Amino acid sequence: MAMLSFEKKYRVRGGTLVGGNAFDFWVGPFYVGFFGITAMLCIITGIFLIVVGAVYTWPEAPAAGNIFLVNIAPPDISYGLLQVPPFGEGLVWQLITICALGAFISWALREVEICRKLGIGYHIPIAFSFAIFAYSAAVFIRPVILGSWGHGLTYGIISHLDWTNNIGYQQLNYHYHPGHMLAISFFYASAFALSLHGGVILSHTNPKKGETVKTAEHENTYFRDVLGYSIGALGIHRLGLFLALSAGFWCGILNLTTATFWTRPWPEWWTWWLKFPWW
Ligand code: BPH
Ligand code: UQ8
Repeated sequence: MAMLSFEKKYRVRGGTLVGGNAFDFWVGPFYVGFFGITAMLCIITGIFLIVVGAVYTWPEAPAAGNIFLVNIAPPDISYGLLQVPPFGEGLVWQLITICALGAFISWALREVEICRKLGIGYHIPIAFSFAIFAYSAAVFIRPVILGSWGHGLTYGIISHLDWTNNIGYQQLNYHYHPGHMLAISFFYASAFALSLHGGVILSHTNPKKGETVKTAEHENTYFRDVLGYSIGALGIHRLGLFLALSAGFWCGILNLTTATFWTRPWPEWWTWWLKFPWW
């Protein structure tokens, strides 16, 4: 990953949030900064704890080479929020979670410093904060609402699938959860919008040999011919960002409303709909 010809020009001082000039340098292609240091510390400690935790909590699985079966679970629900569990019975999960949140938040703040250096908007770190919110909903906010770390997402390849499955069926049928409906609809809509966008961009900027690249007017005309409407070059990116962030946002909301504010089966939630006077 050598430095590209234009990169040097943009490697300017300043824009840091913390640490002034002290950490304002690059290592190879990577901008470091104060938050690059905190990110690396959290990443290295977190990954080290995962390896230790995997060996400690289930000696057979890593020895058998089956990393699919490794599971680092949160403490038992009976420990609540304040009681400290033994290392292998949840403390290691808690420490990994602190490192993971530290790594993600450092990553977002490092992105902010990079935006400030380049004089661009904060759109990417703001977008990333939605993903961090969705993760913290599963490992931090929901356990706090329910009063025990034991409600947190477990760390393991098969086990986190089981966890997701169990949370889903805990209230009969997750597909009736309005938050789930919104989240998957936005995920589908994002893929739909990106496939339209990827398609239209490649179709007019990647012409056959001998043909010229087409312009934005071709994009707009194509969609006006098909739909009678074109959202435009800037508009599609605003729409894409909105759809993607809504997907992540509703994922978090869905998690936070499951077995917390509504504890009965999700199909029953829809009874308000059936109770309308006009049926
Ligand atoms: O740098 C990035 O992208 C290149 C940032 C990022 C982003 C960004 C970035 O800018 C944005 C805008 C988004 N993600 C947006 C979104 C969507 C909108 C809400 C949403 C769909 C989404 N991201 C989802 C996901 C998912 C999943 C599961 O759906 C994953 C896995 C990711 N995003 C992943 C990533 C990374 C590629 C990158 C990113 N999204 C952030 C990189 C980062 O934070 O680096 C620092 C941390 C590490 C290198 C590792 C930390 C290790 C921990 C200390 C330990 C691990 C603990 C872990 C919880 C164990 C889990 C075990 C599992 C088996 C269960
Ligand atoms: C040796 C070493 C590592 C030293 C480090 C030294 C040090 C102290 C560094 C500090 C800095 C630091 C914390 C470094 C961390 C290094 C690590 C651990 C990095 C890990 C990075 C990581 C998590 C990578 C995962 C990447 C991945 C698999 C992403 C998923 C697939 C996707 C979504 C790929 C994106 C493709 C891409 C590059 C898109 C970007 C892009 C976009 C969005 C775009 O719109 C566009 O058009 C305008 C582009 O073209 C210009 C794009 O490129």
